[in-house]
Amino acid sequence: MRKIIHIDMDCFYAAVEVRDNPALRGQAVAVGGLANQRGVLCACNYEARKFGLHAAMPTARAIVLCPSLILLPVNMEKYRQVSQALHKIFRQYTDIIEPLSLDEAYLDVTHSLGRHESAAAGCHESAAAGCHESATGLAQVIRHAIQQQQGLTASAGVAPNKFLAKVASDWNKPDGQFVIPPQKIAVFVQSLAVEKLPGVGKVTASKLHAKGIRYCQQLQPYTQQQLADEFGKFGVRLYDYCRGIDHRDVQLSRIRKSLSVETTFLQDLTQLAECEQQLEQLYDSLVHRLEKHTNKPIHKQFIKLKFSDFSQITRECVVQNLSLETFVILLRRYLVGEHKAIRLLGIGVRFCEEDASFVQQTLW
Ligand code: DCP
Ligand code: CA
Ligand code: CA
Repeated sequence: MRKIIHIDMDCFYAAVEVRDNPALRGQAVAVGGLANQRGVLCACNYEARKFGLHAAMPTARAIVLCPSLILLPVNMEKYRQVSQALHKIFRQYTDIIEPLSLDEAYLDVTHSLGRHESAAAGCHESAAAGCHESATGLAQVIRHAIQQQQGLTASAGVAPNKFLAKVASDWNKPDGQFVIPPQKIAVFVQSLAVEKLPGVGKVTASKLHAKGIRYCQQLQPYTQQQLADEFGKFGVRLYDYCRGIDHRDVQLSRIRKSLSVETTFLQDLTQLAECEQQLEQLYDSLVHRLEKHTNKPIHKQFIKLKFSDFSQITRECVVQNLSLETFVILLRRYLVGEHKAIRLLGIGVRFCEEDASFVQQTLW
């Protein structure tokens, strides 16, 4: 049985701004674009939410609803730094971290429990001592560390899988946590709205609603086949999700699997010679980016072509070393006998999969 914690910061951008200017405490605060520039809110604190304000609301409307609103500009660099600091805290408790955005991550703590010594070594909080027996305790410890070290509140969900952990982190927001232990899953999902299932957006939700299905309990009588007929591959997932089953792993950040560059031409190209000339320029910038980004071993080279009719192809081949010649060969092999004009040309490389040294290139 896995133990997954989902952490989500409360009113993230707004909370960071209030932390950095305590005079704002207790006032309605939002972060976003200016009303006269057709700006929208990115985040607002709970005081502002009392007036009905929410993310993505046009700022002009927000000011009408809440004339006392204090509007602050977005400071991405600052939020990114906070995000990195949060990540550092997480890494004291587990190496298996999947960031979803700047303020949100899954932590697989299955193997972090019962590790008193390493926990004490990695943790500065006295409250942490002895709390590693349960995932619930660990979630508390992590939230406490965030509060102490960053002056911000986080909410957490604890469950045996990602989907339930994410739903749970929303349950006692703000500054709270909620645990869904294995034996409570069946009852919990019965009354869970289908919109809460991963991958169920507006389209799927309205399809389900049209059938009178609003809660997982009403979805459960359908067979896997029936759901697959209606929703394709996703139907099979739905079958699991509505029972609280989710086998998705916590992915160790986003491992970079490929790197590519491309150009869309002002005018479509019709001559092979023109394409080859463009290829040389692209090659230079690819090499440049490779130097900057990675020294991982390369497994494949590929080209991508988009034609005047917007159809698109990619062609690749296995290589030992990167070379311009290989791109030229790929291009010629495909373009000889092709009469469509070319709208976009791209080239790239795929890296050896087994190389995991790049694991921590992340959003954080
Ligand atoms: N964000 C944004 N535009 C949106 C939604 C969010 O720029 N439409 C940014 C600002 C948020 C941050 O992402 O602070 C995190 O988004 P959340 O959806 O997690 O919302 P908050 O953290 O602001 O609030 P909550 O306490 O509900 O999680
Ligand atoms: Ca949040
Ligand atoms: Ca979030």
